[in-house]
Amino acid sequence: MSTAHSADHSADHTAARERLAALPADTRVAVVTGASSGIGEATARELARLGFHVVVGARRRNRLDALAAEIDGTALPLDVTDEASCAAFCAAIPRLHVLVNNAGGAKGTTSVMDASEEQWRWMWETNVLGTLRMVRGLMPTLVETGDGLVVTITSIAAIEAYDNGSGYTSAKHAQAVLHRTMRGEFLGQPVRFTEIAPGMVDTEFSLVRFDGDAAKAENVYRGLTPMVAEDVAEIVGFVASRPSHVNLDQIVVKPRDQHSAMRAHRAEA
Ligand code: 8X3
Repeated sequence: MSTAHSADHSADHTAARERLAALPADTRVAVVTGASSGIGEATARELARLGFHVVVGARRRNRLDALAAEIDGTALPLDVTDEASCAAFCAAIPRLHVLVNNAGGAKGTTSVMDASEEQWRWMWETNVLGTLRMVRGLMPTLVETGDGLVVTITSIAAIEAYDNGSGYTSAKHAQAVLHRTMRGEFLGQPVRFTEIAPGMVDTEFSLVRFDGDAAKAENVYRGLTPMVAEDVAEIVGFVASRPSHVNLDQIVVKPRDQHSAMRAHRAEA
């Protein structure tokens, strides 16, 4: 399946590589994963607004094409759970200044004793191995370009453990540790590393977590004003527009009414 996937899109990859190679030499290039919605989509728009040529990667091709057309970027199919898809995507990027590891998410809320291995596998595949595949594929290009930045969107779940969230919190902790380890391993190279750990952001996140159950998803944000995708995207834009010698290591951002994963102030209905 993996081989067929990358073969199906080989024309896209060739066209993307040629288009990127033909960009003016001073155009900075960014890659955003999970760009078909939410934080990824808003980040692609924000980086385009700041002058980047943005390569948007995700599985949902229609949404990706529409976004790329809107921001004059490049759409490339990407499934971060598929090694061949990641390899084909990364091989199409000839130069790169910013990589935003945004693809990921949560599935389910269950105790450790009731954990679903299938949900755990999906969360580890998308958040952890997806990030691993993309950084391994793109770090050589980021270094070679001479001024790189890796932004990884983790979560407050990368900092806290909470009841019934172990599949997600463990995956986010692992993704964050992978990212923080690279900050050390690439010390001395021309690449910066920023982890952004958001709390509640009103995106498809909760809908995916609760398998499309809109009532459950809405309940997550009941009685408070959550952040929106643009709130996080603007932070990515701020990070990406700092001078090259400034590395924002970690940014934790939550709605005013959210204290932590398990504690929030909610207005009574
Ligand atoms: C999700 C953060 O606070 O919605 O990454 O659980 S929160």
